[in-house]
Amino acid sequence: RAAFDWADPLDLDGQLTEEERLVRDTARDYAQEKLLPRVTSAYMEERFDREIMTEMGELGLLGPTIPEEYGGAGLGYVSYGLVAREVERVDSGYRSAMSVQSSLVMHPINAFGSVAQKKKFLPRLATGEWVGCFGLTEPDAGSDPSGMRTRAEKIDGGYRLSGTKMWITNSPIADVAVVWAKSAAHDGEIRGFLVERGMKGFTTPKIEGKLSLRASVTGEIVLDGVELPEENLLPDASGLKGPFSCLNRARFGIGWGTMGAAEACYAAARGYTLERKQFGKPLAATQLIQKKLADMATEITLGLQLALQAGRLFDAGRLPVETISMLKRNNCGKALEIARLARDMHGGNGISSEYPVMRHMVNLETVNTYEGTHDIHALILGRAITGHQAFF
Ligand code: TGC
Ligand code: FAD
Repeated sequence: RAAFDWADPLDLDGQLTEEERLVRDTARDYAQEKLLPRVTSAYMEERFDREIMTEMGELGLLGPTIPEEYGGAGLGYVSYGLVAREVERVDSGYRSAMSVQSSLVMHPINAFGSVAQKKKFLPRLATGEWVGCFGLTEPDAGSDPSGMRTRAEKIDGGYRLSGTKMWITNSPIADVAVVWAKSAAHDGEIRGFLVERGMKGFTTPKIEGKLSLRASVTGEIVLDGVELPEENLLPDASGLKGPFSCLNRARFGIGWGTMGAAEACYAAARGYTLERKQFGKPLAATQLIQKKLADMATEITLGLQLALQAGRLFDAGRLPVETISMLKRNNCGKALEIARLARDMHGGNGISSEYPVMRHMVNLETVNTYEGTHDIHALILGRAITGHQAFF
């Protein structure tokens, strides 16, 4: 009979192409050799090491789906998901930095930008020479971005932006911000603007004291009458479809990434309970522990198959956005449950920074909230299932 692999019961590995395995191995080697050794101190010190972006850029991990002519790797979405999984196996904060750059900054420039914008920004973002951020959320507009207050008014030769964005990954270190604002010159429609470091009135104060995602840097974007030229408007995005198209890609990556975090917790819990003896035998030889490990293995296996099939549909241009909500919601929620179980199975050691489980658990609280909360994705699915919207 076929042997059971506790780390890959449905042979995910065998369902990947050779190119996808190569991408996965490159990302895994980098994450384990370069990210894992620095993550605990980065987390404890609430620090993001800027050089991570250039290291990732060198390996082609930034904007992997962007065409090669603009510095991307021209890969498919399964490859992108595999990178997210390997990076988040180490820390959700590192995956955040990568997915914002790839899905929320490079994608809109590639999809909605002019040729001049693509030539100017994409190659530098792909190498990590420049860091980008994405400003949609505001202090009073989170789940409902249509309530945003940030405004663009037309001035001679360009626009003037005023408003504040809140909870913005990478903003304190960003060279360019993709900012979404209601534009009076476009009948109040939401439009995307490229705001560059050094523009007068553009500041990005860091948000200190996060208890989650501490190895990722988060800030505000303050736009105090920032004047930018016409050429910094994204010409081909209008309405909420623009930012949502970026979110689709980031949410897809999170669906994969969270499974990486869950796998790290499952492996840690398995290893710990095999070693740790109580009542004269390994914890792993008790029924309750085995049930927990069986639940973890099952949910991870199902979550990865969901992610893989979603990726295949994405690459074929047939992935409904509501299925992305199912993927993001299910895999975040399940990863969070797995991290909580793994934390518990480590006993007192589970709260120590010497073990990864509590860091993953606390990170996943953020991941469950950003990119559309767990309940918002239930409402997106509910609307698609019933035809009735229940947001308000
Ligand atoms: P709704 O009426 O549903 O749609 C408005 C227009 O947008 C279109 N649309 C989409 N287009 C592409 N992809 C999607 N997923 C789309 N969903 C909707 C829609 O067809 C419509 O087009 P049109 O032509 O008719 O105008 O808009 P709504 O205001 O009712 O939306 C409600 C809701 C709840 C679904 C939406 O607002 C939502 O998703 N809220 C969650 C907000 C969110 O996810 N924010 C994320 C901020 S970024 C972030 O968190 C980054 S973290 C990064 C990291 O560190 O990794
Ligand atoms: P709210 O929308 O106020 O929601 C609060 C609660 O109410 C949630 O439980 C929610 O599910 C619930 N709720 C809301 N509406 C309904 C409803 N109709 N029915 C039932 N329940 C409802 N944003 C960016 O634009 N760019 C970024 O780079 C970015 N990075 C982030 C990084 C971090 C570390 C964090 C924490 C957030 C980040 N965000 C970013 C913001 C994130 O997307 C928002 O926090 C998220 O969309 C939720 O919005 P909110 O915080 O305003 O919560």
